[in-house]
Amino acid sequence: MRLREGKGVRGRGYLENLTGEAPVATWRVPVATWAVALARRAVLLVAIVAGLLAVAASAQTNGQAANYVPSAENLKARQEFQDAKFGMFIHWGTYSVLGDGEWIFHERHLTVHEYERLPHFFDPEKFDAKAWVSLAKAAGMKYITITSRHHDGFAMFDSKVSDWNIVQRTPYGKDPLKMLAEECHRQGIKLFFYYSQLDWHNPDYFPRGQTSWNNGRPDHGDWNAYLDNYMDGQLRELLTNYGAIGGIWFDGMWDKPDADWHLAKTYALIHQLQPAALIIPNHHQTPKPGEDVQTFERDLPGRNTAGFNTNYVSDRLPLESSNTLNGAWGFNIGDSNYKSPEELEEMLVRAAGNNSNLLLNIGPMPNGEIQDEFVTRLHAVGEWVARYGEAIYGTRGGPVAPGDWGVTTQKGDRVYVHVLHWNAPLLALPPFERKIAGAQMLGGGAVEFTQNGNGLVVKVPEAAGKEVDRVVVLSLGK
Ligand code: JFZ
Repeated sequence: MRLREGKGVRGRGYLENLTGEAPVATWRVPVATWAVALARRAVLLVAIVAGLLAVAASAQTNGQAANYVPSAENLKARQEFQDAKFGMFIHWGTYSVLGDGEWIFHERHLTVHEYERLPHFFDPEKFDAKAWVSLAKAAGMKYITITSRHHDGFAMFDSKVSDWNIVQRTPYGKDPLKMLAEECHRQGIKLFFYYSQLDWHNPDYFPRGQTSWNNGRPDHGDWNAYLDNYMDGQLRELLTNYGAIGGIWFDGMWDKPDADWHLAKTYALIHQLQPAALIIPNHHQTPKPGEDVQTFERDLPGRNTAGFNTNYVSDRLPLESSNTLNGAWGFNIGDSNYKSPEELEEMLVRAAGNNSNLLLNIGPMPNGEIQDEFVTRLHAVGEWVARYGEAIYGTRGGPVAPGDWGVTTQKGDRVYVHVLHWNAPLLALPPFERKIAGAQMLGGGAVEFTQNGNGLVVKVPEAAGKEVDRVVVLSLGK
């Protein structure tokens, strides 16, 4: 067992193990007092040495991360990430064939043998990297995060670490991530790889976690080999063979919350291969050393309406909020619970007002096409964001706390007041630190306002039709 795994590294249990001796008290009977004192000193010395060893050992596994100082490139990438505000999340894998989400292996309690039939049916002849990247761009999205492998462990890329991958197991036989990466570079979109640490297929994912079922794997396996060779090996491939990558979006640690995931080692590997790559873990916990972004699944930062996120919101790291266009991540043929363009626009505005990005998911079909219902909605959002983008891209959360009525964003000397749900003609806001020098509607039109020690009162024009967001632009004075 590794030192850092033991709870009592500095405790009795550990020392007893280390010395292999019985507890001190039992030595007293046969030996003289001076001997006891000496023995005690020896134990103390052993304790000190053991303590130092433990610190050194944990420095080895943890240290690089604990002392993690993000590189200049990384800090720059964080800024760019925050400026980007809107990303496309893509869940796509052999599970897409069954049209019932990405958890089907687990939900149907399939055996490995049964699930291994699926890749034979996966032949996305309509996959068109250019069409996907163009769609993201048309929607106003500035980055793409795609499943390089999900919990089924199936690599959607050309991996030499194992043949459980798209090139070797499917009739398609090609690497879509390679094509996507090249197209993203051509079109100036950043590409992030979702990577599941949880694996329902590899026998070395052992001891298994909370989502395990009897799927035919042996009851033994080499956890260290899984992490150090298999997982890190694949990450090395992803960070070596696809040009500059935005980062890695990790998921699945929650399956074994108490396990040693060798995080420091993996994080250091990523930052060593590409210092600017951002590590974005979906572990729903307080950010750990070495991580670059805090992401919230199906939630705004700190809200935890979904019940599994943390309420802690980092004031240091860029924030991201992920959500689905219908109710599903992976292609779900019966899910017609589409969010309207207006709902999606509000979601994006609320994310920005909470100082966060929105990562909006679509699950492409197994033939490589993206269904019309997604395409039309994304185009509508794109047209909208082309007009309102000034108040979203490159902003940070504004000075007024978000509320049901709306949110604020800020860029330089401008505060954007996003009025989302407010039916009265006057909107009162708390006092600003700086005097407001002027106010106008985004896109033109003067706005009347008054200000005094109590705050600011803005006269908001009535919403036109389905207008989602009325944006009042405040110019901050000296
Ligand atoms: C995870 C994945 O399981 C899911 O398939 C999808 O990829 C999403 C983006 O991330 O979703 C989770 C993860 C953890 C919990 C719930 C959903 N959880 O701990 O309750």
